[in-house]
Amino acid sequence: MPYDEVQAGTVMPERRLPGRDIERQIGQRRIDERFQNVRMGGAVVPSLSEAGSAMSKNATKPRTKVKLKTERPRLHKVILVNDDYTPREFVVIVLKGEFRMSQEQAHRVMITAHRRGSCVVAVYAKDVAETKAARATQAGSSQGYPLLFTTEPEE
Ligand code: TYC
Repeated sequence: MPYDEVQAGTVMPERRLPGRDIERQIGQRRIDERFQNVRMGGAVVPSLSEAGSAMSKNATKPRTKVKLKTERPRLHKVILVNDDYTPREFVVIVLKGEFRMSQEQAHRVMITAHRRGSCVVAVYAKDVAETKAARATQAGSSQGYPLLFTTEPEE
């Protein structure tokens, strides 16, 4: 078989090996078969099926990470409100009993409310603050006093 009739891919006996250009052609055919790439203007680009699967992979991949954050519940202030009728000593007793304050702490809070109109007693979780405010207010009403404790969320 003359060299110019050799089919690409044909295994030739040693002595009848085709020229270098034929070898190059066969080599290129094997590469093309293996990778099934599309040749465009000399550049090798992935086949359309490869491009499609790569695209769908990228399109379904989330680009942002979702970080779950747990926010702590806001604390609520218990506020003592001044009035003109509740005896000072009684206010101090209620503050010590309901808010576990010392004599000195309770007296300071009572005097601050008396002078300024109100004073923050303490901060708690919402339900605890509301329960304590209600119990302390009830302690005053049970004795006929208008003593008032309110609550409000902290900033
Ligand atoms: N102002 C009251 C008085 O002079 C005492 C008082 C202090 C009452 C604070 C309430 O939140 C209060 N007897």
